[in-house]
Amino acid sequence: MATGQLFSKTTQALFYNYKQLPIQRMLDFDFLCGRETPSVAGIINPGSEGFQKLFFGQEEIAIPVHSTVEAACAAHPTADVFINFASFRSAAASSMSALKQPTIRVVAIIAEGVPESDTKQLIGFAKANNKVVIGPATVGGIQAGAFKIGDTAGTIDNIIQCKLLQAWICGIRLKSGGMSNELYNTIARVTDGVYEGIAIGGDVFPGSTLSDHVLRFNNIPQVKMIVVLGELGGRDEYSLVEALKQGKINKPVVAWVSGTCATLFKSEVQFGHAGAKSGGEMESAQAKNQALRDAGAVVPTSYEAFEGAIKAAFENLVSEGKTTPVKEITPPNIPEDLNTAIKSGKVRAPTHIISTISDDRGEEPCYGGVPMSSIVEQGLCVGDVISLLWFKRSLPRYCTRFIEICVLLCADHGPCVSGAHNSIVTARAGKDLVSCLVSGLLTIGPRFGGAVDDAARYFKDAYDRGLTPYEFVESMKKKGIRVPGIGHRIKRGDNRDKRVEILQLYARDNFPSVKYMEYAVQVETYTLSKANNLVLNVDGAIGTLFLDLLAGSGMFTKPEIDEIVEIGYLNGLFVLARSIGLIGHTFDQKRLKQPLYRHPWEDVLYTK
Ligand code: Q5B
Repeated sequence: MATGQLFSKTTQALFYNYKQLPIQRMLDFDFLCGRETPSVAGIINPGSEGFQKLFFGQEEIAIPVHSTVEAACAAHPTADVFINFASFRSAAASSMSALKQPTIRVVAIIAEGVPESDTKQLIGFAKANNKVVIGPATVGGIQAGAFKIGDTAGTIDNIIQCKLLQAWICGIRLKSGGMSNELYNTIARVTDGVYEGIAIGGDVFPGSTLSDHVLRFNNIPQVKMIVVLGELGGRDEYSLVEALKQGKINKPVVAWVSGTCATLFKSEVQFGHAGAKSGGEMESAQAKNQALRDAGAVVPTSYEAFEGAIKAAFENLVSEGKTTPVKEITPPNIPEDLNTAIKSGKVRAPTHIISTISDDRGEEPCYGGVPMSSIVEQGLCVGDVISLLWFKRSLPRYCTRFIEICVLLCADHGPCVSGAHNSIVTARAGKDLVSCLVSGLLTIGPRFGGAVDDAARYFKDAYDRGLTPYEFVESMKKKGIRVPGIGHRIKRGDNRDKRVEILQLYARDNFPSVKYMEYAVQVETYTLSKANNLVLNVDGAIGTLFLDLLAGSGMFTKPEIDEIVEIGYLNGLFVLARSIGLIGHTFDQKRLKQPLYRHPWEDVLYTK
């Protein structure tokens, strides 16, 4: 790299804290400049590792992500710029880690509000080790056509308009990142454009000073003139005054110190930057402008005249033959990001998912169009939420209460049933809650708890076709199918399932019609005449009573009822309810610190 150069077309950076937009802007700039390698070699995202996908032109590339500064530097020894997007809380520590790495030469600190004592330590360390700090509180900097830091120079359109894709002639140094776009624009309008621009940041103690960069620009052959935009507050500009007086700068310097309006205020004014506060006469914009003028810089009489002064200095260079215009390049086309194009209405894209039950895009999530706050204010319960999310309507209270009773009654049935047993064995194998829950849930099926839908299907079909209980049960027997909802391992004709009785009692008292339930009772009477264990079980009771709810509530059309039965909503009630018990059994086993379960040999029939 030539003397004074901070960056080149092969400079690579490590980017601290994953910020998609500024990194993508750097890569877009690289592509437009015709760089062969992306300027971001790696990302440091504390605590995570892997890759981040970003675009380099039209292609997607995977940029490695490292969890520490040390690991990133070891993996990318040629990346010598560290771009620090850490918050003000962690910017100093991470910057110091970077400065301590032998491979890092330049550190740019974007955060505002870094404690001054921390910045001073960084400056001291950087100076002692011949490293450069840009910032804190900076947007960064740019070398036209070669390398840019983060968000510097803004959008691609602005970069193209400001002629920043090629190296031109002007070195600029300014305090304010916000003013950098303005100045790149101004310079592009009246000269061939910027060679390098650095925003040193608005803090009282910048990591590198105005004269550091101006002296550097003076040594870069491609830089033919230097533009400086300072601001009131601090004495940084006087180091440039000294350098000019000592004849250390032999290129035209056009300068302006902003903040001349401060004298119009009666009391001291703090402008946007921490350092932009006149601490006395010497630090006023007027005094600094005069000192620069006296030292030989071109200083206009107002900011409005700044552009004209830059133009005149450039035209002098041209007439003296010290610079020859560079041929402008036509940049390649960067495809627009899909999200941006959609937002601007230029393209449309098909969605990949359709959803009709809930929406969390607004101020608060809605279930079936009902905001959560309203659900709470109205005192709605689980049954109402199920009715909104499963059935997409607000069912009457007697229906939602029925749903809640189903959930209450099916929450658990002791440790010996299939689901609880599986959860218990899984918990004792040391597995996590979700694994224990899922292993229990996986037993729910046609024999255990998952017969609700089939009970609804077969009983509805039989009742709607007008089959007698005898015809229904015998036709099932002929097909070799056990009647879903009938039969139990422990319940008998003389030891009925209490849950079934409770549900039937509730329905008789509250439902407008219980025709399917009465039919199920008749079927049970017939099956009990065959065998004492063939009771109407809880699956059969819920399946048939839900048919009554659907048909009798007047809230569903016939095709809607057919669809609910066909899709099979009703096993969901058992799954939901029994999850409560399975979770309970899992906690119970863990609380009791039960060891690994092993089934006893004596309980297995070993045979050939
Ligand atoms: N037989 C439930 O059978 C069970 C018959 C039948 C015609 C039937 C059985 C069955 C349908 C599925 C169903 C839900 C497997 C049950 C639940 C939740 C639970 C569980 C808990 C909880 C029980 C003896 C004789 C044989 C069979 C005949 C049996 N069922 N005939 N239709 N439905 N039902 N499941 O006791 O002539 O001797 O060959 O599949 O509704 O899961 O608490 O435990 O909350 O956790 O093993 O309540 O009924 O009877 O197989 O020895 O059969 O009866 O054909 O006749 P068992 P088996 P045969 S509620």
